[in-house]
Amino acid sequence: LVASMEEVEQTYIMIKPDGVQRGLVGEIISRFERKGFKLTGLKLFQCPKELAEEHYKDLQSKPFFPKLIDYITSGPVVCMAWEGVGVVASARKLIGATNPLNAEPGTIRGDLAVQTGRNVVHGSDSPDNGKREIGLWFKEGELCAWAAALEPWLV
Ligand code: RTP
Repeated sequence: LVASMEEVEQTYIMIKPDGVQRGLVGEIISRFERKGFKLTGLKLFQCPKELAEEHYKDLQSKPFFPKLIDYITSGPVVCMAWEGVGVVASARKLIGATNPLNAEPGTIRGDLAVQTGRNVVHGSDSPDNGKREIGLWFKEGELCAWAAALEPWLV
């Protein structure tokens, strides 16, 4: 029943400025911890405009893009790397639908948010993007590969 290393994924989760401003940092981190994923990177960070634009470059042509960049750079964000079996899709489930009004109760957005433009948290949408985004937001040496020796239920 022990997962093989090939099944272990990495995802980039970010608490957006509204989540920090509203004091939801502990609540949001706690949901990923309680699920059983492993935190491998964590920092509070004021995102420069260039990085926000690079992170959301696939949305460049969308009409809401300038507002999205203003939002993400409006205050500090909490950058996190999480590791685990199936963590990419599972984190998206824990987060809930992009529009919080469509997000199921029990999800982060379903419980804690109302507007798409203030949806408190980001999660990578594929394992490849997980790696890409962790590389974008963290420098070498900021991530910790740690083993939970006494807690065998953690990967
Ligand atoms: P995220 O990347 O933040 O996890 O969100 P997502 O995959 O659920 O949604 P995506 O379509 O990638 O959009 C990224 C973020 O842009 C903002 N947004 N605003 N119509 C709008 O005003 C609009 N649509 C999207 C949201 O903050 C969304 O999370």
